[in-house]
Amino acid sequence: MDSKVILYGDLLSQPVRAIHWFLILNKIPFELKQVYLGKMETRTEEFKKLNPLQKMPVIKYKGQIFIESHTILRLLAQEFKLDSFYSSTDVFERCKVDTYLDWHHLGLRCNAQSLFAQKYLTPKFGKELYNDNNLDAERNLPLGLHQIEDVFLKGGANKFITGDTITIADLSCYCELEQLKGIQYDFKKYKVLYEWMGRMEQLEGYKESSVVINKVANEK
Ligand SMILES: N[C@@H](CCC(=O)N[C@@H](CS)C(=O)NCC(=O)O)C(=O)O
Repeated sequence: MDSKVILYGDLLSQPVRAIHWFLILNKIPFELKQVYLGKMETRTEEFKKLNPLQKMPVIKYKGQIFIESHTILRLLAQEFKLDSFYSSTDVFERCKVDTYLDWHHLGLRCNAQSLFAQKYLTPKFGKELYNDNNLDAERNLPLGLHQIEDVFLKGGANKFITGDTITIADLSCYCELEQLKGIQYDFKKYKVLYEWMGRMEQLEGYKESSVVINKVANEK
């Protein structure tokens, strides 16, 4: 059975980038099957067979389909025994990573994603892609950014989200924030966050995974 990972998605999507980067960083053999977000290819009957929730990313691995980026990151870290990314032996270490991943959706993504949708995706592709009603996104986002700095990066005492080493939490967090570069969001005033982003950008795979969003950022 082919054990290559097949990743379905578009690098314009932040959870797709997190998986893509993880695969490159860990030299896991994979193939990216392009599904265009802007053409709404997630809404086709063909894609619905892959993911009935009609969201990317999706992976196919060892003949099985997996959805939801955090589930996929946990699965890959465990399957490829990448304990530093998500411990298979230390439940407390794992909890630290899970704490961030659970917080991520309502703490960061709901505002970061909405802002990107309102300022980039909707003007570019139309409101059918994301019918976004979170008009408080811009006002609420800074709270999440401060919480990443204070609670997760511990005011700079942590080099990465859960401590001294990078985990799957860093990839998820970075890719969510990174889309805001596409709308020229100014991270410089968040010093701790900005320095951590700089550390992340040194990692292998960053350039390849960010090629589409960096192009968007440079369009203006
Ligand atoms: N919780 C999901 C979120 C996935 C998601 O929101 N994907 C968006 C792209 S960033 C998507 O596929 N949108 C297409 C659509 O709504 O049709 C995950 O982490 O995998």
